[in-house]
Amino acid sequence: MARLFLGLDSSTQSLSGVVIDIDTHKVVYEKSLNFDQALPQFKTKHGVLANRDPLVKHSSPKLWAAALDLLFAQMKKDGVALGKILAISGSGQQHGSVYLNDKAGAALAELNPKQSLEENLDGVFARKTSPIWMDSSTAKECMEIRKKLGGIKFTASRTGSDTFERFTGPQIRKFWKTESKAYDHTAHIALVSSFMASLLAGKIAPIDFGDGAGMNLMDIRRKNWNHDALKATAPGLTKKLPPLAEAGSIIGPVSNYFVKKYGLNLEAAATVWTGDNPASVVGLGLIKPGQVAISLGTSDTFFGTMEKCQTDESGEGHVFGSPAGGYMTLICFKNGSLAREKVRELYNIPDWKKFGELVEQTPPGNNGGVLLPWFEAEIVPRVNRPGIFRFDLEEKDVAANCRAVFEAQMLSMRLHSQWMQVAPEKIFVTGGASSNPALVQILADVMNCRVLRIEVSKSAALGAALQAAHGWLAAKDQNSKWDKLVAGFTAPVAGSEVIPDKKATKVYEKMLTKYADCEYEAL
Ligand code: XUL
Repeated sequence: MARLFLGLDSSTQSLSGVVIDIDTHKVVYEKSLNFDQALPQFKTKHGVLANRDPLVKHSSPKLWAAALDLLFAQMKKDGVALGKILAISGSGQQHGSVYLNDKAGAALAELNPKQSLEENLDGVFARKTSPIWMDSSTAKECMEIRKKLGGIKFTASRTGSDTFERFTGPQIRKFWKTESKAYDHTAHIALVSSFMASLLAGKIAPIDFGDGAGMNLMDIRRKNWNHDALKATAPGLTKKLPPLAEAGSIIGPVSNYFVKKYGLNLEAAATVWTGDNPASVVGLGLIKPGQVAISLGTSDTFFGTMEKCQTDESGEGHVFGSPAGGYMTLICFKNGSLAREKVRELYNIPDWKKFGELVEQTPPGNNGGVLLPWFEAEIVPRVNRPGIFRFDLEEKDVAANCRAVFEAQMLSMRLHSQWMQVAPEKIFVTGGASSNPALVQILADVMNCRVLRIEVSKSAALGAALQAAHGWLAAKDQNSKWDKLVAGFTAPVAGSEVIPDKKATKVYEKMLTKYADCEYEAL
């Protein structure tokens, strides 16, 4: 009998599902539901509720529950062998939080299949809406918590990251300060990931070490709640948080609700979920320490895995637990393809092919020309006021500006990932710009490392499915080796390897100092 596992990803704008068969090493089904389109009654735009304050970004936990019903109904309709699924895991947009009252435990235990999940959840929320990762309204709370924890370096070394507006701890503090009664009525605080896992398990689910690390509340090294951080955040928090557990570990059998309504097997296991970034790390095949993947998307993201916990003293990068054990880092550069597109627009370049050809017309190092492309406020390095800066670079030199934007982005990545002390032997690259040979060559040359392209759609949901399989196999004491499990699902594109050019790497070695000086001057 086929051994099937389901991975779900509850992201900002959609809920995705991926079913894998671990014997044939194949994805047998995948589907995404866009929240705005599938559930217009919740009135979200790109998954976010309207708010007068531009800094406040909330969504609705009932929307996520309704999407879970819809996706299961769709899978049933599409003929997915739901009765053969052995375990389910998932991932959620990180940092977002759900506030449940003391009726939630009983409601989850008695989910009635004759009603929708949304109806079943009537009256269980202590807060109707959920702040999500896009919210940046907690600058004051970040300062307060950071101060109590002893500054950036100590906050990062204890919790894995400096305090950030979107992180759950500062969000909880704001809730306590501004809606203290509702906070008092909160019996359980869940993350998006643990809330969704609770629905499937029919009980309050643990938070995993990956998503838990995005809260500024978890001790990153001991992997337990940090009492100083809890105290610095809000009173009585210890009682409101669930236990922490490994992603993919079994919570129990799935709730009868899903057995009766959608035909899941009585013995199918509900497992602990994680955050979308930790799940993506597994979905991209990064299961050994020292591996690196770079996603060149709207934002550019640098993922790395580490055996030992190494935190960033400057507080720019994040450290989370990895579902495959050990740790992972996440460094997010907001001006990724966003900035590349702006340069393309500025110079009326018709397409990316032409952009690549222009890049190739100029030599590595761009004759010393540097462009700092902070079209939007930047996360790494911290730039609050957007701006673009040129050094030894003529604004009218189109080709040099095309090269300059990407060289600066890659030099920035190299500079700001040095704290990880990871020297990878190869780098995986994914996302839109990864199919542009001229850009991938710059990446290989700046990083002085071989680069291989991987094309995985829905990397978080795939990672979650693999996580479900791993947890199930481990509980059965069967061969749950990560490398065997991911084989075939995450292989690089054949013939995509790019080797660094020795001459160019020397140029960039020198240029790194100049780039750092330019950043220093501009900031
Ligand atoms: C990570 C972060 C985002 C969300 C997106 O820190 O805020 O990547 O996880 O879903």
